[in-house]
Amino acid sequence: PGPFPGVIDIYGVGGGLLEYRASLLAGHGFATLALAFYDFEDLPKDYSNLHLDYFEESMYYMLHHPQVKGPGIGLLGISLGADICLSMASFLKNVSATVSINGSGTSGNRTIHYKQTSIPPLGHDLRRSQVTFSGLLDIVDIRNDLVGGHENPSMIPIERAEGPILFIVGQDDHNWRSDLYAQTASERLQAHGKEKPQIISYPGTGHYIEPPYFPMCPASLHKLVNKTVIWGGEFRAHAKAQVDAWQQILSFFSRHLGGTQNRVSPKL
Ligand SMILES: *[C@@H]1O[C@H](CO)[C@@H](O)[C@H](O)[C@H]1NC(C)=O
Ligand SMILES: *[C@@H]1O[C@H](CO)[C@@H](O)[C@H](O)[C@H]1NC(C)=O
Ligand SMILES: *[C@@H]1O[C@H](CO)[C@@H](O)[C@H](O)[C@H]1NC(C)=O
Ligand SMILES: CC(=O)N[C@H]1CO[C@H](CO)[C@@H](O)[C@@H]1O
Repeated sequence: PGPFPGVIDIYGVGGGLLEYRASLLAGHGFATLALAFYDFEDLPKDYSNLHLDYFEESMYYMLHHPQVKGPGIGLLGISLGADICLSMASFLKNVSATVSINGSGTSGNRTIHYKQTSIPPLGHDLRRSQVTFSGLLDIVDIRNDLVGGHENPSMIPIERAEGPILFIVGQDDHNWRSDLYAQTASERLQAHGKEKPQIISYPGTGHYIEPPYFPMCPASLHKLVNKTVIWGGEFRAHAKAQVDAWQQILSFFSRHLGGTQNRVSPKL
């Protein structure tokens, strides 16, 4: 019987609605919302601007749901979804814990809007993409430099977040340099008098960190460039990282959202 600690789960640039991770989390005693934000039913077909009002509505929905235990909600996102979660944590109230899997901590290729505030895009230059021997694209270096480091105006103001943030990073991320971005985010937090966040960094691990035992996806269509790109990762190291990252995510949410004791543990 509920209510249960609530978690909103957001995927990346692929769009649509992906529910499997939220379903797996629900098996651990969380009330989860898998949130689509574009290219699904009546949502916009593309995603050139990020308006936080839509995500604020999802927070409101969760906080007022009878099966959700307040007063805070957890956020879990990967890639673009991670940056959306970091933006929500920075601008919206009642976010108790945020997990960023391979996020950038920046606005990336979009303007982030919330009320009167907007964060300009960091932008990129496709001329910095490389074609690998297999013919697939490597876009790891296309993003513009974070000039000014953690004070770059395209950084998400994560120092405003109320709850703790857990950064999960694949050292072989070929989507972008999530390792460097997590370090920069950490510097930003500390420069603003916040505690150093927990960063879990996995060697040989690519961009697309999924729940345990999901096959590693070495390359797929990237909607930003409309081409097949490599994500990075070595099969064995990546698979091991997925098993560990999942345990870390579960214990982080249990620690900061509370109340998932007294349940039978599922195997996954
Ligand atoms: C949001 O958090 C505040 C402070 O913890 C709490 O008083 C309030 O009830 C929360 N809002 C909701 C809708 O749960
Ligand atoms: C981060 O990205 C790298 C590179 O694609 C990937 O191997 C790794 O699995 C990702 N990490 C997570 C936690 O998703
Ligand atoms: C993506 O590329 C394919 C061909 O590779 C093309 O047919 C399609 O129109 C492109 N889509 C967009 C949105 O540009
Ligand atoms: C600001 C910015 O870099 N916008 C780019 C986002 O990505 C698309 C697709 O590559 C480009 O057309 C935009 O110029």
